[in-house]
Amino acid sequence: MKTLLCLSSICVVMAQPLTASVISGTVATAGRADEGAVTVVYAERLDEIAPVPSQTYSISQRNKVFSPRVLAVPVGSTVDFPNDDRIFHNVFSLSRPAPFDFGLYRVGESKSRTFDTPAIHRVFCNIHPQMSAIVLTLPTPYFTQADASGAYQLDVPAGRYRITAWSERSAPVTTEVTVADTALTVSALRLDESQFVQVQHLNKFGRQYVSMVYEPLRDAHVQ
Ligand SMILES: [Cu+2]
Repeated sequence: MKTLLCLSSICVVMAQPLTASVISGTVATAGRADEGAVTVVYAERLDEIAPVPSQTYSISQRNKVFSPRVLAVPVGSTVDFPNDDRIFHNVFSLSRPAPFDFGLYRVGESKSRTFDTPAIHRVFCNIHPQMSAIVLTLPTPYFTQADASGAYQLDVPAGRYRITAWSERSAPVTTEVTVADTALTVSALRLDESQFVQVQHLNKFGRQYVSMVYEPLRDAHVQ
């Protein structure tokens, strides 16, 4: 919508701000066995193409842990992977369509990756099998992480949306809504994590981790 503004004999066309709305709701999760599990909720615009501005994010390596362990980003974003630990790490992903391998890098170094395709990118360290992270690349700028109670809130322009609740431990669930210029409460979305089974991932060569081979290398680089 545009407004015509006239000052003296000069007229200019001014764009009015988009109508903002708030979508809120709760995700109920059955069978959640890990209190650290993460639920991401995102809204995809269905009635028009929403611009997806890319940004830069970071997943740190510290104390042999990726942090954050689950990171949602809009497609096209760059993620830095700084080594903030006291030891070397070897960060890689075999996830298609864009696998990568940063190789071994030292404390204080950082590698970066731009995620150009909406996908679930699972990221590991080839030295430490317990290190695991997920970059959830989304085709929308409207996303958030539900809180511990499952509650979430999304600030969006008025329009029609597909709302998805996602967890690494269950199939996603979706619903479609139309939101005007007032707040909308979505009926509860229900995830079921009861069938989730933890499976140890393989190393970047598609083989089991052999800690006896890698431990001396790891310890040799402790600073
Ligand atoms: Cu590591």
